[in-house]
Amino acid sequence: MATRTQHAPEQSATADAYDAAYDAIIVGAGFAGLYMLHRLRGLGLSARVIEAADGVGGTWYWNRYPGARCDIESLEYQYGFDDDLPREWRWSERYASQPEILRYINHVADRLDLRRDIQFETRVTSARFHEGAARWLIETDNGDRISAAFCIMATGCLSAPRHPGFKGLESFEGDWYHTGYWPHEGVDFTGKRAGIIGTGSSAIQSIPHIARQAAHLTVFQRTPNFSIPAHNGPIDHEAERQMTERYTEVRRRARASAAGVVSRAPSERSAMQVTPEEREAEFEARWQYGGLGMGGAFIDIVISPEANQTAADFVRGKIRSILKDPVTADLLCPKDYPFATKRLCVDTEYFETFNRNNVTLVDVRSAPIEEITPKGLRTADAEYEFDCLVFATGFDAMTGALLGIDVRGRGGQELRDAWSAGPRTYLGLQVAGFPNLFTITGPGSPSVLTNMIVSIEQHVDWIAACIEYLLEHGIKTIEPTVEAQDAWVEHVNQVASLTLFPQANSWYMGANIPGKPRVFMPYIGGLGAYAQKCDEIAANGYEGFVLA
Ligand code: FAD
Ligand code: N01
Repeated sequence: MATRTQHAPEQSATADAYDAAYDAIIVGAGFAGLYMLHRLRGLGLSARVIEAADGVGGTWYWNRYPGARCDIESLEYQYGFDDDLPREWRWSERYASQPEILRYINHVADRLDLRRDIQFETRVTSARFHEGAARWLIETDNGDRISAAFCIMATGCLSAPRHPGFKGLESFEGDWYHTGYWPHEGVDFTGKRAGIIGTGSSAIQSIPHIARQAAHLTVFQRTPNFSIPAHNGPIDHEAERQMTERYTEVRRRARASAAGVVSRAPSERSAMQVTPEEREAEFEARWQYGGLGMGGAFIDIVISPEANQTAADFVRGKIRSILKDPVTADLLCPKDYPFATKRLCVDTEYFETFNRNNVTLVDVRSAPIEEITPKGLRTADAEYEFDCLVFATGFDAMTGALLGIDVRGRGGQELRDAWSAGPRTYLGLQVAGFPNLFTITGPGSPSVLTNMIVSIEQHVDWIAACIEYLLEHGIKTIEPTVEAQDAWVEHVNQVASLTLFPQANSWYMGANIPGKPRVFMPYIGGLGAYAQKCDEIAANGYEGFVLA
């Protein structure tokens, strides 16, 4: 095994006892892990990807629920690091479906011959930094013991599904599913009495499909969501051709933008500095265009309560205009948090589905779910019977997958302890006391507030350049100083506090997991400014990092 790093495991008896040695271990084979592998190979390094699933794709491998698709337009939700990749692939819809995205990722894995360096069906259970050898010692649930100079977590922000430990689940006599690990063979709801818990993006995409099949669907809603129509349809191949001809330029602009997209630029106007008619026209244009661009209709939507109210009123008006029953419409209108401060949803006939005779909406804010029963579930005021139950209850976002691994840095310090009051990173890329550990789209970076693939590529490029720099300069380890990390965490919090985001009980805030520290985890300063900061730090000899 060719290793380009200078520090072989034989420097340490402990590290020596490990079965295999690599320059880098990458955990996860989604968009992030695959591109990281490709870049490290390009540097001549030996790298191995370890992936829990039996295939590549990450999010798109696991989330196979009916209706799953991207809500960043397909033309932008693809790799952009290689001009040939966008030219070679033809998308069929404006928003690609999960099977199509998974086919695309498999195509890239084949095209770049990535599989030979991926170990599937293996979960990394621990990663410990051995100070003597300056190497990471990684163990898996298959009993592998591997050492590596660099440990790169490509474990995903939304990859640790959760169902909220409802009492009595084991007694349920029907079938139950979580949207985040959906059966590969699919689920046939035909003729079934189905229940679904949750009304986030996963539920909003799957509910119209399940409703079309099931005899009856009951939707248990705790918090209604703002959702914008996708207006999905066949892709415009001429627009696709034009964009892919100049994809490098498109991607350069995306990386310089706030959210990693170019298709519907955020407005620079304030909602309060235009006339009510102009405001309405802008909202209407964005509603008609469809998708996440609604969140950028005005520059102050997530900053000014008054501006926010105008957007919230507009969407609530749309919801009421779609629903036939005013009581159901009222229940579906979000009222207790600002517009776009929980992740905006993008749908196809979501609100229309509640006009169907075979769909019932149940408010579990006023009467919470108490337990799952053998025949269905019981809320505080009623009992329901089902043949099957769907949990669309989300993820332990941003930190769940990372903290699912027993990660220990210098002096045996546990990442779980270091993050007990919320994640602390420098740039979302590294953690003080955990040398040579990198987190792709880690907390403290723009990640989930952007087109994730653009953010992933920005992180992978930065990490690859950083490792190359270390090798060229004979540097063994890199880690942030505590001071630089503290200052970054402070900055991340400060920027978030200038917005309305902290007012919502969102997974951005960790609020969906009982007991999770309430901290706004992604960086909301915008991808363009953030990427520039990362580049400046590197250009200044990795300012804020200790290179030893
Ligand atoms: P993931 O795709 O989550 O991959 C992480 C991988 O790590 C997984 O395969 C997991 O099995 C593996 N892993 C984790 N822990 C371990 C371990 N201990 N050992 C071994 N393997 C491990 N983002 C957008 O920008 N636009 C969208 O339209 C969009 N749509 C989405 C739709 C859904 C249903 C969901 C859930 C998310 C969506 N996202 C979207 C976010 C999406 O997660 C990212 O776009 C992107 O796919 C993340 O890629 P990743 O490689 O970072 O992580
Ligand atoms: O998860 P969620 P998701 N009793 O956390 C409810 C991405 N994504 O899988 O809001 C009753 O959003 C919970 O209620 P509440 C996207 O980034 C993208 O849907 O906590 N209900 C909520 O309604 C997204 O944001 C797409 O009050 C309970 C729901 O479960 C992220 O992934 C598609 C409950 C969980 O919603 C996560 O989305 C899918 C309880 N005890 C996902 N516990 C695209 O469209 C939880 N809930 C691209």
